[in-house]
Amino acid sequence: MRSVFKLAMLLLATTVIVDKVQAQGGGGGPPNFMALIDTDKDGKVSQAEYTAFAEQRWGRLSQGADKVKVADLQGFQANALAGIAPDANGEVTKAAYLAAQPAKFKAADTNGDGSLSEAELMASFPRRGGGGGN
Ligand SMILES: [Ca+2]
Repeated sequence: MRSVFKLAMLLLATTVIVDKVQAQGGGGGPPNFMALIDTDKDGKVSQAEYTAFAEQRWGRLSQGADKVKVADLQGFQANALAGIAPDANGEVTKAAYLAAQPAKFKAADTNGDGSLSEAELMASFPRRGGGGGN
């Protein structure tokens, strides 16, 4: 029952995010993550903004826990942990997740200017729907 509840909470949280993104993006097009992450609205995402978003994302996908079991996550939530090796229990800790963010930011900053353009940001998100299989 606990995991059913957890799944319901995840779905709820995801729905809220999608609603927010679609409201800001006008619908139809790809989700407008830029509007969510570029909190000072200067048209680019700094490492601080990227990290802040990553922390918010952890709060949603973990429901406040210190670690999450990768197998419990699906889709967009699972994608947040892409590239982070789980421990022997199949879990990723918050510390490991946050430690991975600077490298993710750097990888996304393909022109190396220290901030992410909208194109760089969108390219850094794995496509939806493919995760959760492993
Ligand atoms: Ca910004």
